[in-house]
Amino acid sequence: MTDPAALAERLRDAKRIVCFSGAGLSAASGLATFRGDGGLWRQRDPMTLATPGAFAAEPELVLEWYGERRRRLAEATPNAAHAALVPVTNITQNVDDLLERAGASDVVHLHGTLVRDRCHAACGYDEPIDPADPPVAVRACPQCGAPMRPAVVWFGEALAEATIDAAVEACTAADVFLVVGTSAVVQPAASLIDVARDAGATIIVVNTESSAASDRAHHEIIGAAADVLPALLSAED
Ligand code: BV8
Repeated sequence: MTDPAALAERLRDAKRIVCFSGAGLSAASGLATFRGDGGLWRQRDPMTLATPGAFAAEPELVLEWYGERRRRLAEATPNAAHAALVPVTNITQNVDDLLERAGASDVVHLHGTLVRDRCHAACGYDEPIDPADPPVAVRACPQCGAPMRPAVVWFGEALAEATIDAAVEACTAADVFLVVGTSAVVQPAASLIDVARDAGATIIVVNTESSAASDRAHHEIIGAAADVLPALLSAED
């Protein structure tokens, strides 16, 4: 395992740092990860709720789950890892807005966002949602009448082409690619690690345990993101 202080020098000399993150980045802010302890909600696996099929079969339950997650997001605050990542390019699988609330402006949300709803028929209508507001119920798109749903990418739904293009561009431009708080099992997101590695980036993995990213790491730091990232990126101005 590598010592963060030893790598900090390499990061200070980096021209373009890109961070690919997952649910572990927001764990210290109290938001549940997808596959860790406490990931279940009412004994339901998130993987079975974050799907178009679940929304078609049980729309009220799925919207109640998102309402609960939005309420928790409203109570959450960015942690020290979000703050450390403000100066870098962020490609995140997370649907929370904690990076933006920490002050980050260069953020690509591969899997969409909790803070917007969109038309399920993708007519183009979408609108901001305040996570602190009361949960939204089943309702129709004001533009086309199809159901409205959270503006996230569900399992079985395609990521937006423009989002993938922006992410690939950042990965190929990176000379240091941080992989933070992700099990690296969800595709096509996790394939971005190979894109960055094949383009010559130094891959630094930060996780509390080994993951599917471990065998692609040049350096792996086992530790909590909120502890490791401030030390790793301390010199970022
Ligand atoms: C698609 C939004 C095709 C919803 C999410 C190969 C190629 C393409 C697709 C597939 C493929 N193989 C399988 C698929 C299908 C599927 C998939 O990947 N399945 C997996 C599970 C096998 N992929 C899809 O369906 C994707 N779509 O491919 O479409 C297509 C093409 C054309 C037309 C139609 C369809 C869409 C995937 C997006 C799913 N949506 N989220 C919502 O959030 O409600 S994914 C969801 O998982 C979250 O975004 C989450 O972030 C993400 C990934 O999980 P992680 O972030 O890694 O979280 P996890 O809990 O797993 O791990 C947390 C890690 O943190 C752990 O390692 C832990 O040790 C660590 N940790 C914990 N605490 C800390 C920490 N680390 C540091 N510090 C800490 N404190």
